[in-house]
Amino acid sequence: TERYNAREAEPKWQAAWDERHLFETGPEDGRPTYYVLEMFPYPSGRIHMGHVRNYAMGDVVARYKRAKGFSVLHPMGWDAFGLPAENAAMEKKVHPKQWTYANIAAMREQLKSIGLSLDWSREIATCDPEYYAQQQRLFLDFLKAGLVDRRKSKVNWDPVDNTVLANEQVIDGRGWRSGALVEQRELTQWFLKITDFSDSLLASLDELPRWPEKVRLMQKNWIGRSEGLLVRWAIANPHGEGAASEIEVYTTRPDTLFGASFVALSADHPLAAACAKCDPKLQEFIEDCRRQGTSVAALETAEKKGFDTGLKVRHPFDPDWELPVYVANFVLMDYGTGAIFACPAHDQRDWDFASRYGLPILPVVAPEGADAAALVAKGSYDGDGRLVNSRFLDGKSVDEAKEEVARRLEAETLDGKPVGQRKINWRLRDWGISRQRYWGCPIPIIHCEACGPVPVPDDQLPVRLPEDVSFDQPGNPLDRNAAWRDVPCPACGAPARRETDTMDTFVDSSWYFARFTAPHSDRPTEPGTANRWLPVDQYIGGVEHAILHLLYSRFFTRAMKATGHVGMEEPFAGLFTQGMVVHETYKDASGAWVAPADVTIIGGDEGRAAVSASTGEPIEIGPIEKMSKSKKNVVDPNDILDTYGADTARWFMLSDSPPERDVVWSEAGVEGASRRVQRVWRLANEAAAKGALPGAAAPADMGEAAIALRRAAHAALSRVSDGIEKFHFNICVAATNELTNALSQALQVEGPVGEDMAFALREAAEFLVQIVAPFAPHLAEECWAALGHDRMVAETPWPEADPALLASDTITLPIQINGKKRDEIIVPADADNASVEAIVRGLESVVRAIGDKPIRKIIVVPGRIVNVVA
Ligand code: ANZ
Ligand code: ZN
Repeated sequence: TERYNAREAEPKWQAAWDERHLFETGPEDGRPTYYVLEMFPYPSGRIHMGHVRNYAMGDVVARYKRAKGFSVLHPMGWDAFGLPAENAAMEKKVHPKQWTYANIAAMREQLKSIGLSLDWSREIATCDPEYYAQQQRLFLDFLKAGLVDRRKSKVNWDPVDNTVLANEQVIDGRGWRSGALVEQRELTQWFLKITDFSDSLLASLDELPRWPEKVRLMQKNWIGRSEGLLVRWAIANPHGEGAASEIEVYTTRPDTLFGASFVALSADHPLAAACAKCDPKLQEFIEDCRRQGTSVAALETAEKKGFDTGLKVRHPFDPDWELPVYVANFVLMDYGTGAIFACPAHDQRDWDFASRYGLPILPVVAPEGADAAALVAKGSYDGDGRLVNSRFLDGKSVDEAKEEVARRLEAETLDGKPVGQRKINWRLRDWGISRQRYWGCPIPIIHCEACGPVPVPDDQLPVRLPEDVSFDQPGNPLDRNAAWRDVPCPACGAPARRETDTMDTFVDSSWYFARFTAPHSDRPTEPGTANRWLPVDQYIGGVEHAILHLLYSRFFTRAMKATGHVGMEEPFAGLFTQGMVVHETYKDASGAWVAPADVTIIGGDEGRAAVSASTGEPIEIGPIEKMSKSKKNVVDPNDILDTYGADTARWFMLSDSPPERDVVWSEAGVEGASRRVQRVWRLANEAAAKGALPGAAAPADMGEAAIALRRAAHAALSRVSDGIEKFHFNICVAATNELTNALSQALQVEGPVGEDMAFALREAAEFLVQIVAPFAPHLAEECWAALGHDRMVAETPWPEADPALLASDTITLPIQINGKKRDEIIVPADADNASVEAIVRGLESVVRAIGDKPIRKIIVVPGRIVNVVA
């Protein structure tokens, strides 16, 4: 047989699928629905290997579910607003719109060449007025429902990009894109009231069993519910007549109250400002703190510093005990009350601070029998234990002591009001969405001097972005565009001004999954249709979106429910976060990075070395890292598609490591996948020649060899089905390889075969092609045709494994990790050690138990047990 020619086959089958509109999702037809979605890309201009991996995974699920009889929704679109388009406008003098749509066109072609089973008729771009018109409607609906707020707030100001940044866009006190030191400014901003749903956003995390545990945990920490106590401390030496007489602090550790050594105020606390009025040095210190930035990261990394205000406070349980009051750079104003009491023995920040300023460090919690003083000599102790040095609390557990302090302070009074009050605090803040940028969704508001902010009336929506803008000056071009900006007030007709801020692009991606269910509707959603498809059954994307994008989407779904656009609260029933695509790095003699394409690897596994492909000079092989332009270790999907075809790329991506792990891209690996592709093609053709005709019935009598082949085929089918359901794609590939081995063995018999073997050969070949289809769909179509089918494999139902052929001849192997039993697997009794090992490597339980440590050895005792040594 000749070789499989991907370059010819791939476009041919893509055209065939298109022509039959196979992947377009029709109206309700009685089949169960399945919605699979990959996080949509930003149209940067080119797809990268990470995209290929992400979409290949989604496509496996989509194709499998379709074959299993589901009506599948598998759409694609573009997260198309954002800063890079404006940067391009400034640097290359192209209009953001033109830049964006050109990128979309290029990337669409690239995606199409991968052969994804996407419904392109539902394509959306968030920068399309058809899309953002509905986003403006949602904003106004949320406004009406009380879920939008406008208030003055401190914002992180990026002085280089001239824009407000969300807290999460500030990294170590610097703008995430510009790298400029961030300043604090007061601006009037639009907020989405995500904190209205704090409780529900937190509680529902426990009802998302098909989300990775680590993502749920990250969300929990981000929402940050904490139970604590507000405690009022009387000031012993108030500044004068009318000055503040008390400081209220928030604590989650009231049990440590007898270990208190000072009280600290945020630099932005009103009392700090009051004290600074007559203390220029303090004023200077406060300004220093402001320059440092107030992001959580900035606070955590900065050296702990303070300034003694001279004020003294009385301990709530002992009026004779006076403590100093500092202004400290590690206290945030917008958390709790902006003031704390510090217990250095049990909080590391307080410990650092106390050590620096020579303040007492008195341990009050220690495990029974421990030397309390030694416990806190080198740092704080935040473990559990019993109370010591704490008068009436001594001997109590931490929880008992917390309760006792709360109870007593609730009963105690200061100026007639309770000293203590229980309080639940949240770390989550409302979502400031105003951005001083052009390339975003206009906020549909008109500001009138007489009427205030007035919603743009429905019949004037959408508020379109003006196209006639210039980027020759810094700042937001909308501010300077009088023709667009100046409009009559919709309420009173007086001259008024449009809101010139646009929405954070995270808004755009917070509801696109809902829009896909009715992408061309003149409402945000068609609620009936949305409810039929949502929540998304399987969402797939990078773990870098584990917090914000997912949280915002969860908020939006709740807000859309509250305003009647959808009927559920959770957008994504299943979530999978895939690992990255990584690659070796290379450097030449001068220390410059060299791209993989310019490197030739010489030698085998042992003496691996590299030389320059052009000059032959030696190249140093560096560590494996995430593909990045800066290190040049990028492999362009286009090159791979040109050389090997999409199927090889897809297959390799999914074969080499568990999908949640990073996959190391290697030329050798791709070549291996390419050989597998050829092998499947050869086997299918040979089986077509030797096997029975399509649709032939099973003969009554089956010889041993035929039964063995049938068993192998049914076992592979069953493991691939199970593997896809569980996202064990690498195990699916291993199972597929096993079936190719069995089929190849059976085909080695010379001469004509009996009726039983002819049947088994056809069955095995058909199963092979069908289980390959989700992974390498073009190859599968080509083989399916070679096997004599008129209908495409993409139109063919998934076969059912026969339990009778599965039942016997499988064994259960216990899996031990470092001597402890962790799991078990069911494998064919005659599975060879290599395939058992491959399965074990991919097991989630093994991956979880071992973490990032390398596996040192896997010892398979055939038929008995598998030992993993880490
Ligand atoms: C006394 C104490 C003793 C505290 C101790 C901790 C350990 P979570 O759990 O995140 O809610 N805190 C309160 N408000 C703060 C602010 N605005 N800026 C910085 N820190 C603040 O954290 C609550 C704890 O963080 C509080 O409990 C308070 O310090 C500090 F051994 O009070 B604790
Ligand atoms: Zn007006």
